[in-house]
Amino acid sequence: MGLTAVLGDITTMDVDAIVNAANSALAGGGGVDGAIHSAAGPTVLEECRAIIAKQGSCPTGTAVATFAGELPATWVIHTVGPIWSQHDPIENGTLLANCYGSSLDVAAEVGAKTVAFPAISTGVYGFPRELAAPIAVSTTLDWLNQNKQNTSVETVTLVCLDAENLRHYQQALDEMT
Ligand code: AR6
Repeated sequence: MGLTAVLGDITTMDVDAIVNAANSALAGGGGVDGAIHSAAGPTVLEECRAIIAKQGSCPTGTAVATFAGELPATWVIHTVGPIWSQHDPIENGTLLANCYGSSLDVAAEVGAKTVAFPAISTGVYGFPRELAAPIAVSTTLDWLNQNKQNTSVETVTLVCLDAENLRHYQQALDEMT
C-alpha cells in the first residue's frame, strides 16, 4: 500500500486505472479529460454515452468506470469534481473528498491494484490548489487505511502536470505521512 505524488502526464501512466476529471454529462472536454479521450480513442466516449443513456447524468462526487481504449491503463474511472463557484467552501471540500473516495471504491470494484489520479477540479473548475491537495491526500490515506484488509488497491499515484501542484501534494504528504 502506498501513496505518492509525481510530475507527469496521466495518459502515459502504466497503471490499472487512471481517474478522469470529467463533467456530469461525461461528454469529454478540455484539460485532462480532453487529453484522456484523445489518447484513448473513441471507444471511451462511446462507453460514456452508454452510461449516460442508461443512468442519466453523473452527480458531482460520484464515479463510473469504462475501459481505457488505447491507453496503457485498463480502466478509466470518470469522476465529477465540484465547480468551486457553485458551492460554499465546506461543501466543495466534501464533494471533492467524495470524488477521491468514490473513485477508489470503483477501482476496488474492478479489481485495480494501481490507480493514478489527476488533481481533480483544480483546472477550469477553479478549486484552489492549496486547498485541494490536502483533501486529496487525506481522503486517499483514510480510504487506504480503512480498506487495507479487503481491497485490491495497493498503490495510488497523484499525477501533477505542473510543479506547483506537486509542491502542494508533497507538503500535504510530508504533514500526513
Ligand atoms: N495529466 C495530468 N494532469 C493534467 C493533465 C494531464 N494530461 N492535463 C491537465 N491536467 P481540468 P477540472 C491537470 O481543467 O478542473 C474538462 O473540460 C491540470 O493541470 O482538466 O476538474 C472536463 O470535461 C489541473 O491541475 O479539470 C470538465 O468539464 C487538473 O488536471 C472540466 O474540464 C484538472 O484540470 C473539469 O475541470
